[in-house]
Amino acid sequence: MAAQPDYDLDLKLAELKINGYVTFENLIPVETIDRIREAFLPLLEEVKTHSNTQGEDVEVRGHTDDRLVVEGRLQIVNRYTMYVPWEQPFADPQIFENPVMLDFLDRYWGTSDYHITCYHSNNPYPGSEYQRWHRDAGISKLVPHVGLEVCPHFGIKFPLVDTYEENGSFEILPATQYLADPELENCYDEVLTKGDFPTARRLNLKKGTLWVQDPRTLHRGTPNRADHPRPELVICYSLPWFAMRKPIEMTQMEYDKLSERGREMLSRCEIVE
Ligand SMILES: O=C(O)CCC(=O)C(=O)O
Ligand SMILES: [Fe+2]
Repeated sequence: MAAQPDYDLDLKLAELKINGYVTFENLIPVETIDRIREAFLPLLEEVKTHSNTQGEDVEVRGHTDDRLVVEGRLQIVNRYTMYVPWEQPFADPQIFENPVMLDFLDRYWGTSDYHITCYHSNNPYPGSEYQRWHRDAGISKLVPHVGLEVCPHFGIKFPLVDTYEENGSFEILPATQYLADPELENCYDEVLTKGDFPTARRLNLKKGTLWVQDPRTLHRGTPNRADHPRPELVICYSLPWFAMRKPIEMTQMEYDKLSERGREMLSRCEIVE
């Protein structure tokens, strides 16, 4: 792999802890991202073609998303989610075993004992609208009034195109990850769209950026008014106690390609035919 840019990981850790997300620009070669996008868009088109307007899940190659598809289809038009198959070119060790990212997560959690627990994607197409302001994990519901200092689960995300306001870049309200007020939990959208929250910002990202999302930090998808979809892939990393509903599936052939560290991180995968 090409030399990795030099990051001040202590500073990046502080950014994640304070802001509830952190970006690593130029971490992945643009050619790798382009290769993934070329293979990904036809799969996404399959999801789009087979999606129905009832908000039901779409089965594509055995991969469905039980929450986000339903949410996206019911509330918002032209926004698709899809599990990403654990196969080439998507399962790229330059990304899921990126040494900078693993070093970063090792430091954050103080252990290398964590798992890759899902691989999915968020894809607003032209015509998509604002999502409701939300968080992706009901952690504050598990522990009302307590904002956990250490988040047990992160999405490591990378856009397959440059993102900007016109093509629906991700919007985030930094530093909300510790908010744990059960009364606010069900009305973030009402509150945030009415009140004055000047710190909201758009994550306009260059291809090759890998970024870490604390799923508790408030955020929303935004309208894509460009002429192309804005795909973004997400690999989830979780501490061992944080269970996901469905394991990652892969063939024995893909499993055999994994490094020792890869096998440790994917020890909960399911081998399929
Ligand atoms: O990728 C986006 O634009 C936002 C997607 C999102 O936050 C979600 O579907 O939970
Ligand atoms: Fe979300």
